Amino acid sequence: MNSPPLDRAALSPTELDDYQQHGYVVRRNLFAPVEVANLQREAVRLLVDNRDLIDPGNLRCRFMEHVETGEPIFEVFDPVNDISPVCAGFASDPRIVAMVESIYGEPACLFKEKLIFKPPGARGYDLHQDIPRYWPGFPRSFLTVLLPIDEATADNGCTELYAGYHHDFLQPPGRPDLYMLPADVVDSRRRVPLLLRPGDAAVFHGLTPHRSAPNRSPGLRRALYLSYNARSDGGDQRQRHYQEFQERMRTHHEQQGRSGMYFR
Ligand SMILES: O=C(O)CCC(=O)C(=O)O
Repeated sequence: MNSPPLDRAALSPTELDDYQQHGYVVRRNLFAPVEVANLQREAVRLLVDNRDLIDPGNLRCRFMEHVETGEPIFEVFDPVNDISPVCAGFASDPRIVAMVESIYGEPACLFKEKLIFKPPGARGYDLHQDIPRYWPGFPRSFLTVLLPIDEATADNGCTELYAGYHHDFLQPPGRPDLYMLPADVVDSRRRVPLLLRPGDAAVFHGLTPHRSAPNRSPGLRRALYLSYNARSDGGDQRQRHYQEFQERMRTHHEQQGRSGMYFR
């Protein structure tokens, strides 16, 4: 199957209505099989060629406990574009940019990007909204385009969204500091598992609450997460964001007794 021509990449009025109403939209077959295969090869190469980067001391990397053994397993490169021209190419792909700009009604700026590998056993993510309430200046226009590299299923811990909550923060009263949310702030009937195939793209608002279950399959569940802000909402701030993000991470690690964190 071929991917759509560029002039049909922008969201249609119906898709835009869906996004405004539910806080997410799914576009099937945005990328052709040959493009998907290129991203899949790149995800393999990234692991093979960057073994020396994969270190709990490196702020580029995040580890996640194994759901049964508690053992930390490597899970994320964040950022990834500077070590992956292929990922950088997807982040500036005109079809993705057209989708995002049709939501904003103005130019978009890449804010951050990460490649999640989610290996077998990775425990998954607790419920959260991506925009941290406690972070002054974090753009409210933040949204994410999720590109699955492997099929995302219930078994391998696909991302699960809760529809229609993207107009406000969900922290319980008096707890603006919370990032991970109690499960009861959302209605489980509004849960939408993002069952995606490579080539599809899902776009979700930075306040759309989401979580994911453990990967109980024998394979990786890889996905590229590309996040943007509207240009009028702080302009190009990717570099500044990563500086601040890494300072916050460094402080967080020091509070847990881990010093000597570095970025490479
Ligand atoms: O990919 C997943 O399992 C969820 C990722 C997620 O929630 C996040 O990175 O904010």
